Amino acid sequence: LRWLTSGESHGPALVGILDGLPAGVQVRTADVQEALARRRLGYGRGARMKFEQDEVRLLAGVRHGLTQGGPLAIEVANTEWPKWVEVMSADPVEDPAVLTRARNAPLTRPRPGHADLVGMRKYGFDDARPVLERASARETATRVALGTVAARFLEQAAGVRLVSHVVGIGPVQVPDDAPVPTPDDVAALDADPVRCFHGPTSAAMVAEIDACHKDGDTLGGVVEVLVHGLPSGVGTYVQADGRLDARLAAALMGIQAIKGVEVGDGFRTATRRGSQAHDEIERDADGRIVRRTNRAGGVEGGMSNGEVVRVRAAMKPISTVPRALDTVDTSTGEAAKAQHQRSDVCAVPPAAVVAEAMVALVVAQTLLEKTGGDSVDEVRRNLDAYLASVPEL
Ligand code: EPS
Repeated sequence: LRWLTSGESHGPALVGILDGLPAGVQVRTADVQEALARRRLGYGRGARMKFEQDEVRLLAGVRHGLTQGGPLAIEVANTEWPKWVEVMSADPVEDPAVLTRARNAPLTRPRPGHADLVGMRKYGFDDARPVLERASARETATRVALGTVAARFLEQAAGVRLVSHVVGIGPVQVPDDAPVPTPDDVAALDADPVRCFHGPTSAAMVAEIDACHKDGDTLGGVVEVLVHGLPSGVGTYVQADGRLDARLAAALMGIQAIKGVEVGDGFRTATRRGSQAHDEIERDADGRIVRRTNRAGGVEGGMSNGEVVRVRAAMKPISTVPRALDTVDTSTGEAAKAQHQRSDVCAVPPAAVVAEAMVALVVAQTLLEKTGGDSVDEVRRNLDAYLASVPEL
């Protein structure tokens, strides 16, 4: 399974391609639309989330509600496009009056923390516009679209279900002993303003976002994704690039603004002694072999071990800081304040939805390497045969 995305933040549309998905996955336009709506939720997002819509079209690979085995192409159109027709025109714009309008003015005050400065240098632009258009997290709409199809495949072929939530915004953290959501709690999480499962922490997060907004500043945070029902043995220890945890880390780090990834207890495990760090093995009442705890986050030796897979991603604060940071104007070489038009205060809640999509893609890819199969039925048959061969798992 492989995927690619294309498109600019203010272009006519984003396009995602998903290649290698078996035939027979039930998916409709409305499923993708619903997932994209979930990505637009979250207290602290900017004005653009209110006036722009995601218009979804399943362009290829799906017929009568079922995937066909060929590459899937999904278009997510930007409804803001009419305002950007000239600025983002594919063909040269010849009317000079158009080129002097505010939106077209070159952006030469790069934002610290953003791709602006290095991107301008690397690609030889004297304007940050082309850099920020592609570096923008708007692109994550496509990943959520593709991840939705991967998640539907996982559920239909293997009964695997995912859930994502927010465990930290700035200094406000969910307490260690707070209840952890399951895939049955998605509606409750969607209803929470910051996608947090712990009511008192959610309220404190909203207050932190309000305070930060008042100060003209931005906030990051930590999101967690949980994968339920993944059978043991997905991923491998035999080669580094086949490790499930390595792939999850790469996919999560590939999301804009993510600066850290943790599998299971991650960095906390490094502070413990071995006797307190690992998950002891025992038989449950049904005679199945299980782990007493899940500090490893469901992955041992680069393979799923049958426990809930648990990964976290740390997001830095948005680099478009309203109280603008110091920079250098690349057109004059003089000290300046970084460019700023408008900004989200906090985009951590949608980052949880994006992280969930990336985890779904990686888990689907790695599961398919274990099972093979050109149709959902064949994947299921192959998986059942494998599981029957190791009944105590
Ligand atoms: C983004 C900046 C904002 C966000 C955008 C991502 O856009 P603008 O600078 O045009 O106000 O709204 O996110 C989306 C449009 C989206 O759909 O998520 C950025 O710089 O990453």
